[in-house]
Amino acid sequence: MKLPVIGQTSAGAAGGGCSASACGSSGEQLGHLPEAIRAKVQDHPCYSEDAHHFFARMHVAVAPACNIQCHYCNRKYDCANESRPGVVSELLTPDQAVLKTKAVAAAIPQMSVLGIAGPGDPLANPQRTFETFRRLSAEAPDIKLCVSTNGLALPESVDELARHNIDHVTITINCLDPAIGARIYPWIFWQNRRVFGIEAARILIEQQQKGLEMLTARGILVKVNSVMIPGVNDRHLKEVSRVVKAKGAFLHNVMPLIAEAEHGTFYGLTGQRGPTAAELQELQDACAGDMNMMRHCRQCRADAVGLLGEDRGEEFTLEKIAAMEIDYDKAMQLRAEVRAGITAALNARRAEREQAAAAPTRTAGPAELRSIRIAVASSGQGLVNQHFGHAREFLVYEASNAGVRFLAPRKTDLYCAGDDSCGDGESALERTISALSDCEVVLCSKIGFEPWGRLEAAGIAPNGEHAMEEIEEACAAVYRELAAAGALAAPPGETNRAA
Ligand code: CLF
Ligand code: SF4
Repeated sequence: MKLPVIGQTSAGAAGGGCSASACGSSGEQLGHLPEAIRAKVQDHPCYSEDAHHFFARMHVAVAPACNIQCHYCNRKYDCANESRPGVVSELLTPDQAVLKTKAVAAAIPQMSVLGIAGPGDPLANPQRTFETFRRLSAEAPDIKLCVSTNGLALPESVDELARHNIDHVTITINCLDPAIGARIYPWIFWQNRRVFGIEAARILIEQQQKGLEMLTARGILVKVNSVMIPGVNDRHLKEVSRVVKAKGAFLHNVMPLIAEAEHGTFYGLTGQRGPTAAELQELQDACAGDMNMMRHCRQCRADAVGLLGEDRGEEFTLEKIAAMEIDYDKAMQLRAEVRAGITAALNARRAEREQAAAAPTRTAGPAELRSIRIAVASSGQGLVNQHFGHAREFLVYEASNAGVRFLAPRKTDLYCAGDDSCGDGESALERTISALSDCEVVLCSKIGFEPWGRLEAAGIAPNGEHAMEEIEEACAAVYRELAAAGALAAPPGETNRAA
């Protein structure tokens, strides 16, 4: 019997839609969306969880300045609203950004989206940002344009965004309450002066909400990012989700605060902690009642290139690009062919899932079987196709009698560096085992003897038998196998979480 894959984008939840599912659900179903919206999200790796296995994005770091201060940001580094803190991007001029984008487009035909996400706030650098967008919309029309902002300058930028066909805008909204905002934003720069405290937060919140309303009124898809800060806004974010959904946001991405003292941020230096994986998931699940959630965000850097979770930026430095010989006409043709092929395959897969969802069947076994978590090593294509030792992250899925759903990516350290030494492999393996401690199975294409034994000793079953299978199908198969073996009886009092 085939295990159906749960899609979080149900018809009922679709109103907002964040590709969270879009941006974040396993087995998302886009069929209920109007054709125009479906076309906007189906090949956007952040707005469609399915698409992120296949389509790549790139960022160009053209925006150095910022008009606010966040307590989780150190200006030496990239904008932490949409990026991992603690990394620095190479600043580009618009000319260099266009050159780089075209080079990447030629080399990575599945690159479908160009985003500007820093290193400061793109809309606080309007000339540089819009010059880049203007040229790219003319010179590379098959690339979707995307921008991420703190929202302060958004209302005055909406017309310009619409003029350049920017269909995807992310606003970081951490709160609706200025008293909470004052604990996140010490100041903003507004109308040629610095404004502090609650007044600053009030202005920022008003601008964000106004910008959100203006964008959705124009049919531009809005994703809302929120940084979860335990003890500051964690209890408040469910309300944020509800309100932004009501105003037409398509997707909500709750990201964990990353605050390390070595990043030199206010939160890092004052000991503010980030959420645990369990706390983050609990909040995402709570918000999901109100709207679709993005769960596959990688908090990528402001010059990221490649599939989410991989960073090929080093292949495209200005020096390397200058040495490349690129036939753009040929590249455009190849891009069209590759992308059409991926889209057709994805649509076929989605249609299959929609059919399965329309006639749901249960897996073998009674409903009281417990759910399990499965970690998957994948290098893309939605397949179990990565060697355990080569994984820098694992995708964690929950399998239950009701289906399979994606929960989150988990970053780990590389266990095997590819040489004989395996470098820091020993402690990297310990950290990986610790990061996956809530999982019962690890699916990968291959695994060495040593990690196999260590995983087993930690109560995590390594499994290479589903190599090259589709991830959800493989998880479902493992669940059925365990159910058939009688390994999934729920302890007394525990119900199946996902059923
Ligand atoms: Fe970039 Fe952001 Fe556009 Fe995506 S990233 S500007 S919407 S193209 Fe995506 Fe990266 Fe998460 Fe951002 S995974 S950090 S959500
Ligand atoms: Fe830093 Fe981004 Fe906040 Fe500006 S908006 S202070 S760049 S995190």
